[in-house]
Amino acid sequence: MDLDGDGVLSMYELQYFYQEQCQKLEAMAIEPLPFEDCLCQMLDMVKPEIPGMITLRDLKRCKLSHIFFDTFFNIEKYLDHEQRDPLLADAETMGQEISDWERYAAEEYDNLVSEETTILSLCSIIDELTTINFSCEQPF
Ligand SMILES: [Ca+2]
Repeated sequence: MDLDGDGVLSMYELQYFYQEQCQKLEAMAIEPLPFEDCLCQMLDMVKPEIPGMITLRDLKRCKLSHIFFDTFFNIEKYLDHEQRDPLLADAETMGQEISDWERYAAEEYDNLVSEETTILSLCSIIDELTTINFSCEQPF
């Protein structure tokens, strides 16, 4: 993306990539957002340390940098993001994590239950053995 290799994504470099995306959008009969609007969104999101200059460091720091890249490279994903709020998308990701965690917890619970079952059946076997021993000790 860094066309002149100065380590910074300048506005004209972003515009260059955005124009390509706009052409794709227009080919899909979708009205693209004006570059300025899109840029505002991106700057809001990335919050570069130096206004108007996005560095790799800014992008690494930004949790939503995937949206940034999709906006300039991946038109399908970009449309996906466009159709929902980035914060909402974030909440969805969190929901995913919670359900992963719940699934994990459920599996662990299952394991515990089956361990308990094993312990219980061991106990009853020991009980039986004890009973047998007990009865053996009292032959009369
Ligand atoms: Ca540059």
